[in-house]
Amino acid sequence: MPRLLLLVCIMMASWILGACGQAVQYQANQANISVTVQMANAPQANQSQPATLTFHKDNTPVVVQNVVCDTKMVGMTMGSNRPIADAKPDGSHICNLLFTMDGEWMLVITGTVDKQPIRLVVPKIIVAK
Ligand SMILES: [Cu+2]
Repeated sequence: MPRLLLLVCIMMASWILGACGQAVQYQANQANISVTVQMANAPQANQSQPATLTFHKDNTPVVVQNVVCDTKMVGMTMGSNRPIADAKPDGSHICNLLFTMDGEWMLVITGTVDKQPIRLVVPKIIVAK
């Protein structure tokens, strides 16, 4: 019987670790501009989270400038946290996100395409404790 209990504990531990180490992807679009946001791990409170942003216009890669990632908590005003994205040579951008509390967040991505402002909202990011 204790052996079975141990087995159950090992299974639960590996399930929890597996869930934490899982990559997640979000998508948002505004008119013909779309963004894919990729994170190496499911978002957790107070852990810096590098997110890779890939932009497309009419399904082809597009250059976006002045990219800023604004994290907002749904239904609550939290401290300001607007990381500026790093542009990569391949055209993608990296934002180091920080969710300062567990719960529901949204990500507001702003930038410019051909000097026109864009604003893309990823509405539902669930952050674990
Ligand atoms: Cu909060």
